Amino acid sequence: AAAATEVAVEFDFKGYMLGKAESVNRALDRAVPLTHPKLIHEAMRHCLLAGGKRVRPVLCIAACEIVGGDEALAMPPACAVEMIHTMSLVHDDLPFMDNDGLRRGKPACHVVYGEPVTVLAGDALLAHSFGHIADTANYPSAVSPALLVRAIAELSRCIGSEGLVAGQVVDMESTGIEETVALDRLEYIHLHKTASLLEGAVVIGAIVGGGSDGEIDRLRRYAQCIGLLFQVVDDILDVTKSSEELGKTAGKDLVSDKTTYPKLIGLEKSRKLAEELLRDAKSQLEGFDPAKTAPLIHLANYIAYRQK
Ligand code: GRG
Repeated sequence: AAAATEVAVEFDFKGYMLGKAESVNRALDRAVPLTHPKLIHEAMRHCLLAGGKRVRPVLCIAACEIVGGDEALAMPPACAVEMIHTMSLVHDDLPFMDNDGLRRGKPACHVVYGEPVTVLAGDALLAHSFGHIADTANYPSAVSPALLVRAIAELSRCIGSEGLVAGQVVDMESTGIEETVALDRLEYIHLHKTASLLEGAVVIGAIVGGGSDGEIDRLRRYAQCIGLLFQVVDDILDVTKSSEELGKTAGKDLVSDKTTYPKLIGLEKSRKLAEELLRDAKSQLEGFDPAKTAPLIHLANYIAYRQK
């Protein structure tokens, strides 16, 4: 009987993720139809519908649900966040940025459509993201314009020159320099380049869901913790994967000039930091309805224990 109860309360995280990602994919498909001029909409759709784990939109939906909202209410902001995430990757892949020819296992946008169209496709996705949140016709029922304005202001702050763009620019300034990047600078880069958009996703989900200021604050701290956790784990995997591959090829960590947590504080302390961030993230969820915390708890575990 005990085992049966356990099975009954066990949360099907994989099913939750896949189900939500599928809804997000359908909504994104509808959000960017192949209208005139075809070229730009084809390029936007190439970028947006090429796969991706959809972690940010799922976080947005889960945050809306934890404060009492539902998936349909969170879908426009969730899609907007994925449009912004996608445009940031598309611009990052350009030859004069990170110069990557492959994205999500497919040819990068600039490889297929060229650089000028790629810049415009990113710009168009960014513009469309805010319009998509603001358009009340995208919501299942009446939604407060005041909440939408608050969500838009929040998202703009998270991605602009004091948010995601700040992280990217400080990262650029820290690449290829002689001296090692200090720990506080590394944390600044990750908090802005990665955590900021996760924070935006979670916070705007909670805003449209009608969360209180206290709930929004706790969810914001949750998102900042999992954002940093994402990068600390990335750095740990970089080292462990590199040493696994040493037999075959030169370890990535040995050839890369990138500053990582293991390089600065060692592997053991990096693992401890990851544990602390995971614990801190989960502790922010303590005041919420326990029946609704499972998705965000499992999302944090997923970021912490992933293998790539
Ligand atoms: C946002 C206005 C604006 C401009 C963009 C180019 C640029 C400025 C920023 C680049 C930022 C960048 C490359 C951040 C990396 C973020 C990150 C952790 C990506 C990996 O995310 P996953 O694993 O990827 O969620 P998928 O493909 O699954 O979505």
